[in-house]
Amino acid sequence: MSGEAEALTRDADVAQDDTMAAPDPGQDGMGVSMDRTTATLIDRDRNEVGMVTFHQGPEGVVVQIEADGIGEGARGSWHGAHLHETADCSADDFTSSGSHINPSGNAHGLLNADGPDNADLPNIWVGDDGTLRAQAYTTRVSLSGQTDAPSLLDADGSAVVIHESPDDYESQPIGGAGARILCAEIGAAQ
Ligand SMILES: [Cu+2]
Repeated sequence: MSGEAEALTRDADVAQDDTMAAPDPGQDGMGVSMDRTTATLIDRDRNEVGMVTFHQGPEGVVVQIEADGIGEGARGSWHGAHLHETADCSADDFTSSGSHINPSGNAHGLLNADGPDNADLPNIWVGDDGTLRAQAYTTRVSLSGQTDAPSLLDADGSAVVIHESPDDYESQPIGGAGARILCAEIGAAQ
């Protein structure tokens, strides 16, 4: 009897080891990359100044924005940051990126009683040395339909737009954030 019990224990150990040694689809990076994408941030002179990284979580998306060498006029101040409809930063003033993503039909503004819209993100700060480091989190979009929020990687992609002024989180349609100074195409057509 004790020999049988020992054998069962040994089998259980072997089974556990097999489980642990089995290939994990997430460990080669493929599982991760499906839920992650990056976009290159450009300024109005079309210099590549930084990178935006999106990570899909179970309920929302973490957005990381990093840039350097942002022009003097934008330094030492807050700037509105939004998700616009189309992966198209081709126009000099970035208006080619379209309006805010907003199938919800909500009013614009994180602090608007009838908001926020799907595009809304918190303001970002550009330092006196022209560097930008920011992270934000939103449940109002998804990367590609992982939640029921609209997809950034839809047929025409989308864009991150940084504006010249801060978003007041309330006024329509863009919180008084003014002109578009930085733009990144998300999932641009190749
Ligand atoms: Cu905007």
